[in-house]
Amino acid sequence: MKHYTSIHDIDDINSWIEDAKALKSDPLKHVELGRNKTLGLLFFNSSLRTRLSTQKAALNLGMNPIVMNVSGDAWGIEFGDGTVMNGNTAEHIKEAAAVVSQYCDIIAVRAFPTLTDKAKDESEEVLNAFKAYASVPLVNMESATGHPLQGLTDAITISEHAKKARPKVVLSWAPHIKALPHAVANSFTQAMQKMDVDFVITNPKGYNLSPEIVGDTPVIHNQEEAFKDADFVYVKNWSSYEDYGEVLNTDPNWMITKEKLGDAKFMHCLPVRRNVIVEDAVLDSDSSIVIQQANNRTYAAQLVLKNILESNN
Ligand code: SN0
Repeated sequence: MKHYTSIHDIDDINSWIEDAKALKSDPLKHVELGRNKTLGLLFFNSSLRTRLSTQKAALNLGMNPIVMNVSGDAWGIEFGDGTVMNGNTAEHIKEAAAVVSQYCDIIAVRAFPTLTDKAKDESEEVLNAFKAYASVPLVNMESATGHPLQGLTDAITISEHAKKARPKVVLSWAPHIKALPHAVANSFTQAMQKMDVDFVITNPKGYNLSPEIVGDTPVIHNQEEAFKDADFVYVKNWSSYEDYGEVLNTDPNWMITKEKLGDAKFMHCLPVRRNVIVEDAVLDSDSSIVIQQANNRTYAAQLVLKNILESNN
């Protein structure tokens, strides 16, 4: 594996889950693998878990992580081809990616979507420009359309907490005041489609994810019906895909409550807005596995870095 930019870079999710569990049981086993190798983490957007867990993963492999907040701290980067750069951008991605490749053995990038220009977002302009102009492997730390480190984490977490061979997993939309990306929901959907689970999505009308992502997965507009017999309820807000980037609905009836959740486990990628997405009573109960989920971010990232280091040695 050269790059990790999508859930589709995972060949066999079940074997990856087993490999991640093995790393978790002995995190420092491969501490020599990344010795004297540098991981560069570039953030165009905010981060808490991704920033810390990916550095922790690198340290567990003996790598040296270096981090930069690109927006604000670096020169404004130009992505357009042939642009006359007499505006606000000072440096072209062709030089920027090539230069960072001189300092780093692996580059990891976070770049959220515009949520205003669907074609631009779907072209993954930033991620693909790094892929094209960097000379070292690339890791996606949440791009316009995907968050594959999170999707892998979620697969590991469900496997760890499943009490039956084929658990029922529901991805539920929940309300939010802001327009949020589709990336987490997309990668979670793709991960569940690769696992042996009974998977359904529930969201209000107007909020179906991209048909290319949804594929054959059932979409149920009645949340109560979707939650019936659920073992895991994975919650996330996303803005409309059809009416691209719009907030069409903030109906608090879609918020997750203890009563709705029943015996299911509650999952969320975090950060989560209390009493908007989910009520306190859920997050403050044993039904919530969000902290265990966040812990697994380290091992998902560690597995990805390990696979890249091993195949690019
Ligand atoms: C991001 C998202 O993709 O939805 C990152 C999740 C890992 N979340 C947010 O931007 C939440 C921002 C907020 O104000 O609640």
